[in-house]
Amino acid sequence: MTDQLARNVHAALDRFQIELPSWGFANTGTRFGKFLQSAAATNLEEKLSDAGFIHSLTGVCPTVALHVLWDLPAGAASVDDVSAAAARHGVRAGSINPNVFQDQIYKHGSLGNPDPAVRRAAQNHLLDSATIAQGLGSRDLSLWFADGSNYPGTANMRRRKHWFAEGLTAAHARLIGDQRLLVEYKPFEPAFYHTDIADWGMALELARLAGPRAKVLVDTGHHYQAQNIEQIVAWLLDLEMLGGFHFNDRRYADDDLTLGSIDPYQVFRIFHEIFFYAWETGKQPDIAYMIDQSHNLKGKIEAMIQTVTTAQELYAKAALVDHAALAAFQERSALVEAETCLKDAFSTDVRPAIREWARSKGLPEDPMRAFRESGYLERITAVRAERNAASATSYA
Ligand code: PSV
Ligand code: MN
Repeated sequence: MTDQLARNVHAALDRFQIELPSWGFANTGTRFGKFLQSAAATNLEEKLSDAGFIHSLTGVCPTVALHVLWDLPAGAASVDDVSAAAARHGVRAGSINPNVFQDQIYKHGSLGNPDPAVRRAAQNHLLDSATIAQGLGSRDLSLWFADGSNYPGTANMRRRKHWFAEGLTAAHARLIGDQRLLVEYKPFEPAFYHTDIADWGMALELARLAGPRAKVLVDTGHHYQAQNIEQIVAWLLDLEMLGGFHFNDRRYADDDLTLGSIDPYQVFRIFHEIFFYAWETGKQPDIAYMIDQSHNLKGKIEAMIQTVTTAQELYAKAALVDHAALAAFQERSALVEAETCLKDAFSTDVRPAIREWARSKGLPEDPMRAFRESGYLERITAVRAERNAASATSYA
């Protein structure tokens, strides 16, 4: 790699940060059960500690996404304690994720529920979450809804769309300063016939109806097989409506596999669209990069480190695309040359340049090795193992 290309990689890495999800450190499972990890975090303090340790090794994860019910069950009352705990571990609260899908009242939906009292309860939770975000100094309120139906004819999809627009508009009105509302879409699960915000078009429409500070959030796992996600990204960029990502990889559905484990080229193509847009327009899009993964089999901290370093690698590769050459190839429909231009960047080994960047920042060159040599895992296992074992489900 030439010095110029290495400088491009370093400049790109200087701008790249990625948010860790608090829920990625706790024991989670599938609908068939949980395999407990003795080092899993058992409370918010431990989640923040794990996230903070990853940030100390990678230098690019200063914020932690929080899920309101899971992390702040006491709501706004716990804001000061949470901020203090985050600071103790060298991180800050990141996006705030309201939860309007677990309470029993949400069996038939939240903002889309035919019962106005339930819609009101969901809306109030969104407003409370906005207040929590303000208290924590968090910019993004990140909204995902499990709303939908399982059987044809059981839900009035049009009316539900209007109820969603109303609820989101009310939440938007509660934003202050630079706060944003991110609207996430998902085609199925837990609902299996219709989902109220099923795709990026629906998320876009609802975000536009909600107000100017509402943008679309793209969770890479929330698409049908073979969907061209980078095209969605390109369109949202062009519309100035791309707010952020939930990164994960998938083979079949919303599998939550580590980023790039199945299709690293797709992640590269997504990053490429972002770089290409910035080069062509001269605008730096304001995108929140977040991880949405919770690992049941891999060690949780190792899986996150793997994800962060993979994201950096694919981002650095995308920074190497020769945009002027690509634009010229596209102009004259030079297909092989244009495709090769992308492939050349993708095939470049950026790891030496990343190691050099890490060294220049005083960070370990190999965060995974540094983690394994740190003794952190042994220390937390000693403290948490008993508590984790005690939480095992008994079928007796
Ligand atoms: C739903 O599948 C989702 O992607 C939403 O972002 C939730 O907040 C998250 O997963 C919970 O794991
Ligand atoms: Mn998500």
